[in-house]
Amino acid sequence: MTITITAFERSPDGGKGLARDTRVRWALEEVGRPYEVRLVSFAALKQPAHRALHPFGQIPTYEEGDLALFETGAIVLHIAERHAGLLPDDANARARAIAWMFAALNTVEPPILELVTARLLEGDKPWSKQRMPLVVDRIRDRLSQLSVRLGDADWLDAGFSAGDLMMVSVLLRLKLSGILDEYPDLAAYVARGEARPAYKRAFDAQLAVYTDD
Ligand SMILES: N[C@@H](CCC(=O)N[C@@H](CS)C(=O)NCC(=O)O)C(=O)O
Repeated sequence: MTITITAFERSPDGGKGLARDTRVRWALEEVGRPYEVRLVSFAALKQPAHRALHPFGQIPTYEEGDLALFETGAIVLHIAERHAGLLPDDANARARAIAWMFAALNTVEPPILELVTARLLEGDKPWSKQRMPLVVDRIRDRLSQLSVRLGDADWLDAGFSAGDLMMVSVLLRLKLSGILDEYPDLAAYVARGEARPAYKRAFDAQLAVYTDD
């Protein structure tokens, strides 16, 4: 069955791979499933046709036969559960990998998104400068804790899993801020993710949206 995902027709990041379709592309590349992409404009995102797929009018979505999904956590978990390569066979290890997916999305990503909001949407507010150290410190807290847990390991729980895919995707959002470089072990962890051939294919595919004009 054909898999179709949605992605921005024109991503605000200009092809840096930070839009969330990259995570879904990466998961599909890791498990070796071909997919098609439907590019959507910002205006079309908010139209009823797209909202029928995604109630919040966002990307990415995932369609496969009569299944339509939104939310990258749900989409990547669906892919990982149905194909080999992203979740361990052992039931407990599988549960731990899923826990890391949730940790990436629910515990690590929120303070990182807060930084994006503080910079892009609140940068011109009179209180913005005062607030920024608080926002950055909340990120540092999480990164310090994550760094302690990762230790000398390559991946969060033995072999690479969907938990790492999601965590690396979330941490990548920090790359340009310089904050990640304060944690060389985490910077190396992210670099290991980026070095995976499946990530490279996903990155190149999202970049091609900008270069194939
Ligand atoms: N929690 C959602 C977030 C989806 C999301 O924020 N998508 C962004 C692109 S990365 C978007 O569509 N933004 C446009 C908008 O919200 O209008 C997920 O993980 O899929």
